[in-house]
Amino acid sequence: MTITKLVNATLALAVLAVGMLALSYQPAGAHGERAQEPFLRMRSVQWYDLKWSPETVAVNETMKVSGKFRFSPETHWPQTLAKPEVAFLNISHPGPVFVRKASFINGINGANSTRFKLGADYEFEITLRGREPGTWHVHTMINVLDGGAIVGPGKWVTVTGSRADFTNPVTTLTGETVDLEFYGLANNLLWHGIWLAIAAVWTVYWLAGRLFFSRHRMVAAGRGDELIRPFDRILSFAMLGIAIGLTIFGYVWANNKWPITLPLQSARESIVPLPDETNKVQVTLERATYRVPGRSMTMNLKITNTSNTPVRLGEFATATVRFINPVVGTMDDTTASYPNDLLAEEGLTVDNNTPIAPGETRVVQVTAQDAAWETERLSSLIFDPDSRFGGLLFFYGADGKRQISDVGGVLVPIFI
Ligand SMILES: [Cu+2]
Repeated sequence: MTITKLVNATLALAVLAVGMLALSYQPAGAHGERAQEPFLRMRSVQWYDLKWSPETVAVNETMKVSGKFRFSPETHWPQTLAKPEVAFLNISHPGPVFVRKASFINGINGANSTRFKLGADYEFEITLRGREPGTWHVHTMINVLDGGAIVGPGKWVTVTGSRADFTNPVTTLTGETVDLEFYGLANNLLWHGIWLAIAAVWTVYWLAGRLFFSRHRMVAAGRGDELIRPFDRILSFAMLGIAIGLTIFGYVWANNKWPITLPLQSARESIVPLPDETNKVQVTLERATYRVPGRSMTMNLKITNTSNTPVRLGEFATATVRFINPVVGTMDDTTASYPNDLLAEEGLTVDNNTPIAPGETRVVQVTAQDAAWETERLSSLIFDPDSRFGGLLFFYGADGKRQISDVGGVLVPIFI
């Protein structure tokens, strides 16, 4: 008796604990984006020119997330990460707080997975429709088959209004307008209910009033056949008939009700990258160090300007963090609205800011310093077995044009 009481009390406590946990849940505020290993974030996809516009929408209103991304070149791509042979441009936010209405990559429909080229640039635009009121962290994201999710920068955006007002109307190819939020829901619930009821009858019939142990002994003694009563056979055949009949009826009924259906499209898209305009400033990394006490990374770069205009280094971007050189001043609208925690407005220092003339080769020392190395947990890179980094350098020409060069290599830590 005592043991039974103990077991009962333990069970009751367990149920209570689970119940309390379920009651005290809180929605997740972030996505664990900082938990992803720095080398994966720094050497896979670099996002730039990002916009979340507008940053506040009402339920049913449209927000567009747009910008560009570049896959790291073969030389920087981590060998442990699968290449984007099959990949999908995605968006990450906490649950279905938006619905995605459209997504385009270089103007091509991004509803399907696609193959991306390493080292190439792509332009994208994702259209979201506000669904759940609240303030949400919205990230860009690329899912790579066998590689997982590569998360881009996240921005806090707001949805106002009432959840009850949400609708998701679409016009089908047959000209009918339906609300996708509830479309097919009643039918779905009905069929689930029917099959659940059948399953319940079947389970209760075979379990109620029949003891397992005595039946097991009968079966073990070779007298299993005696356990089946005549009505059991009748019911079994009846249930088989009902199951097959319902399936056929459901099929015929659905075919009549929806004579035109198209299967989900699963073909792979093939998207041509943006034209390569970015190779006019050649950068060679001579040495890169990360000074732990100063939260600063220093790169010695050999820069050759092969464009026909003088250029200056304005920005270093890696793993969604942007280090801006205030001397060159690249605070355009997109930069000003970039997530604050990922923007080091005066984070980049170049030892020589005089423009690099066309044809000139110069060795410069560049320092990227900001608390973001710690807050974004990028500095833990130095403790990785693969302590290499990657990123983009943005050069601004006197003609107003921008040149984007890849940079990357070994990062050596300095502890004093
Ligand atoms: Cu987030």
